[in-house]
Amino acid sequence: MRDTRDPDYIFKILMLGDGSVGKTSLSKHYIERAFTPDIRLTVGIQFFIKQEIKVEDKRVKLQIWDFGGEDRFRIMVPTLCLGSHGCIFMYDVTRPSTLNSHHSWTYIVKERCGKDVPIMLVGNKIDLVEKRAISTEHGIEVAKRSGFTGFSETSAKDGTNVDSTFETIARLMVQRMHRLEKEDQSKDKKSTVIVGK
Ligand code: G3D
Ligand code: MG
Repeated sequence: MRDTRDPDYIFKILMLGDGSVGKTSLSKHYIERAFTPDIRLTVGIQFFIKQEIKVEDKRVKLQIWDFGGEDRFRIMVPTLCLGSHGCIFMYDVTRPSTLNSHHSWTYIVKERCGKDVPIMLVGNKIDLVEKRAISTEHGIEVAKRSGFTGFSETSAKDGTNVDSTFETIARLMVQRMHRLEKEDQSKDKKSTVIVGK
């Protein structure tokens, strides 16, 4: 029987990265199991909803905010970061310039969402084996050096690692919520106000 209870968490995930790295394709593949070769340039923002997945013992709903990567939309990012629980920064493994731009994006995310918000570095288009210009090892090194919370490589075309990437960021977000809830509880204990004392 379908579980009709509300989810334990509703998470907002921001998809960031330069134009044409595959943000829309990856989101679409995860939600719809489809790869549409002629996706038009995402204008502004597009939403995808993953109704419910199970993470540890929690029911999680994901709101994926797919952002049009052109420069003229960059101005919207700081506002979009508000209320985000996680972020995926994507690059295209066949175009090195798309990896270089991560500093400016992740800086904004950390400043706006908080330093402990999970940010994953994701190299896409690994099906284009012949055209690959960024190795897995280099991607991992950049992820570690730049303080990303996670790393993966995907193909939105053949589906490699698509589910596991979203499941990983969902798990990281649940773990962060557990940490925040614990902190809140210990703060509550410390800050008990006793009238008359
Ligand atoms: P964006 O949302 O980051 O701007 P898109 O990127 O999802 O619109 O994808 C840009 C182009 O890359 C599209 O091609 C899309 O089909 C292609 N693409 C996305 N992901 C992959 C992948 O994993 N492998 C391959 N081979 N191609 C991919 P077009 O030709 O429609 O512009
Ligand atoms: Mg797009």
